[in-house]
Amino acid sequence: MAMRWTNTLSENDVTPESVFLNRRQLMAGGAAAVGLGSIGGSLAAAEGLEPSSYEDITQYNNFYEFGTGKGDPAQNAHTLTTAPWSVKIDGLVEKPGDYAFEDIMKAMTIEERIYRFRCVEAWSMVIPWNGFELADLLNMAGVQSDAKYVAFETALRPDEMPGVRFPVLDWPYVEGLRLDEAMHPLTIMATGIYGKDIPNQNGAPLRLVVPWKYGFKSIKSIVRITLTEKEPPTSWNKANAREYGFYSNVNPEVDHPRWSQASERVVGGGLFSKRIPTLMLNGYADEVGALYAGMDLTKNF
Ligand SMILES: Nc1nc2c(c(=O)[nH]1)N[C@H]1C(S)=C(S)[C@@H](COP(=O)(O)O)O[C@H]1N2
Ligand SMILES: [Mo]
Repeated sequence: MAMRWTNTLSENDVTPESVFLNRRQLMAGGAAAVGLGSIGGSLAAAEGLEPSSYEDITQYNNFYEFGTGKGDPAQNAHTLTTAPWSVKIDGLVEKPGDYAFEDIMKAMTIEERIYRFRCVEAWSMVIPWNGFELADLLNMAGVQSDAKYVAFETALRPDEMPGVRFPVLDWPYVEGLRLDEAMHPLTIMATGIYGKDIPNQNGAPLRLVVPWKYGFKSIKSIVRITLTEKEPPTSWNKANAREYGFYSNVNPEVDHPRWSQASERVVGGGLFSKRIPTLMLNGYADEVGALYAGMDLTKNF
């Protein structure tokens, strides 16, 4: 098809906004194939979120299967075999089975989503994820009408995971969401960061990202997804139910029993790392607040 010359942009047509978007694409590792996320991307652009450095995102981690120190996952997770990889999807679905990672990737649309990420330990980053909506994967498997929750499970490989020799948690790491939380368009399965394949320490080859919940809900290196009728057990709740609830929504008004959740330390900048106020539902209240209408968030923490 012939292109009309009037479609060509001149220097004068470049608005500050498109300069900003181009910069974001550059920061995404120049991955031209990566589309700008409709929701996360535009939210991030509108708020001017400044992503954390690739180094901070990939060197300061929690992935207890590889050790409990913040630097342990980056040092140890190279031993995790991520190919071949498959995800068992079972329970209340129309098409249960083992889904090969490549087949999932062929079927999904990969977008960039720049999200705030807030750990329950009161540190935070801004992470430019690449991934797809969890809803698309669940719809591929076909959710049965009696399903109410989604359970997730991380790989358990004692030969590849030095941390699972220690009973820090009841392995494998498990997590769960209510079905409406799982189907929300902000909920993604991340497969990349800054336009590159997600590093092992961040949960390769695919991990959950639920940006309005504390980081521990965003379970890594997932091998199983089960649709259930009952609320599934979750690792941190099993470890300490008084401190970690099933919902674990970011909430500056509900403190952890041992520390305040009113503010957070922004990772990066070394000595100059700053503290900022924590936002209700991590700044996503307009998008997800309706999921919790009428619920007492102090009781359902
Ligand atoms: N399987 C598994 N998933 C996990 C964890 C873990 O220890 N094991 N840690 C959680 C916690 S506490 C946080 S804050 C995030 C950290 O993700 P990041 O290292 O990519 O920032 O992963 C979450 N997912
Ligand atoms: Mo965390």
